[in-house]
Amino acid sequence: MSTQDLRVGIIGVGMMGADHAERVAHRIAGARLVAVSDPDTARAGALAARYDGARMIADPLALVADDDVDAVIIASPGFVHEEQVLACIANGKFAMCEKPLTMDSESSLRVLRAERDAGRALIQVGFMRRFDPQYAQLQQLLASGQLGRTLLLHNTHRNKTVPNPEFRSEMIVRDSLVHEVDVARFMFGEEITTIQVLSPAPTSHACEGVIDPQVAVFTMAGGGIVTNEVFVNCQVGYEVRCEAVSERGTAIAGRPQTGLYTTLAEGGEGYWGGLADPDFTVRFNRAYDLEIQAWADASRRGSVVGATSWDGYAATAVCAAGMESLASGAPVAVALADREILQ
Ligand code: ISE
Repeated sequence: MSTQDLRVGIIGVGMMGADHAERVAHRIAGARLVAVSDPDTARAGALAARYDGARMIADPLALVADDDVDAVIIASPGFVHEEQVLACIANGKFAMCEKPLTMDSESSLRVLRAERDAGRALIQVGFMRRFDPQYAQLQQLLASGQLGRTLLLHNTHRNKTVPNPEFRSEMIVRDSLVHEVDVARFMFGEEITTIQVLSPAPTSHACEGVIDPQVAVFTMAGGGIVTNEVFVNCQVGYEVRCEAVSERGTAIAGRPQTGLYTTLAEGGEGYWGGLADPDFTVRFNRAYDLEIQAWADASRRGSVVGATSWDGYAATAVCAAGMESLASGAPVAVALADREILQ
């Protein structure tokens, strides 16, 4: 491991990027924030001014190429990820890219090919649930075989609200369900072969024409089934959990407490049975800390941990099939490239 601090640049200083800036500057060891970039230069400048030794670099590709930046966190919108991730690979810099890796399978494949041609893995994709202590523990329990073969997973993913009206039905698949896609692959250690997205009667709290909640069903390569509820205008709070059903037992990650647990939105603040987290930055705060610490440590060692670019590609491919299914209601097969030829 390098004895020097990792000098980190962050692209995109919206909610997640600003959260990571604080994390890199104050909550993790062996790393320091040296640069930030955002199309909103005033916002980026103001953020940089808050941290000693950090400066604003207007052009994100100049930030990537900068000699004083060792590694990059990409927290910009998904449609600019491809160019920024490819720039990191071309510059030989480790990057932690928030999901989605890119917007479609073809562009994610270009990232995989670039890494293969560079001869080394450099990209981690920000699927933070892999670092949530309970999710990580559940994965280890399932992998240990103690519960026998895993048969089913039931995922629940509820947001109090989302940015409306721009958060359309497709975003629920691409931006929210994508986490469950990664959880299913992580827990089973297998690819998803089909996805079906069902459209229940929508809540009156969703915008006109938005299908919320959605229920998605995945078939795993080994025959297991995963059910997923995604409900992004649930009004109550942030609730995310995963229940595994195996041949000899069951286990739940993310259950807030034991006993009867009931939630109720009342003036937006009322709950029975305990407080629900307001949003993902609070619920997964610890997971993000562990994720970024692990990324910084791995980058200093010269390796990649967590979700790889293959995982990011597979998630994108499943979501592409999911969007087709959202439109038709029918199950859709997931098309994945041959992994061997990409290594
Ligand atoms: C958001 O982008 C996230 O990544 C959150 O974890 C998820 O809960 C939310 O639905 C997404 O919009």
